[in-house]
Amino acid sequence: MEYDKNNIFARILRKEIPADIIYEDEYALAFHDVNPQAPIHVLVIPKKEYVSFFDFAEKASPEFVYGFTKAIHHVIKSFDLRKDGFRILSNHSVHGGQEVPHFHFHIFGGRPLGRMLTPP
Ligand code: DGP
Repeated sequence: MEYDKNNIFARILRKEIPADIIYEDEYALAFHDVNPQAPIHVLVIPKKEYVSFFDFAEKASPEFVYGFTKAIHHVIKSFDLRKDGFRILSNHSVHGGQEVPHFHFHIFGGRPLGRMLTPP
């Protein structure tokens, strides 16, 4: 899939659209999800054009993978989620239910999150 430079997260990265930003460094931008599914629901997106995790894993340099991972770690620490726990999730394409075609991790926390998936 071609990267769409006008997807909503690309526009947030360019600061064309506002977001409730939590953390930013050279690798990542983290902000609150507009439609939170848990008391803490944060999105962490890379500052590069990757469509999904698959694309990121194929193309990102080791330095970028490390920097991006550290940014996620920083966000988790900033919400003090280590003790009570959290969930990290990334959707890919149709079966994954991906809506925004810019790779992102969801970080959920702040309550027991239940089963990983709703049984069919
Ligand atoms: P996914 O299905 O993994 O692509 O989820 C995309 C998430 O992005 C979804 O939880 C809602 C969130 N979202 C969509 N548009 C916006 C936006 O403009 N601002 C913010 N903060 N979140 C958005």
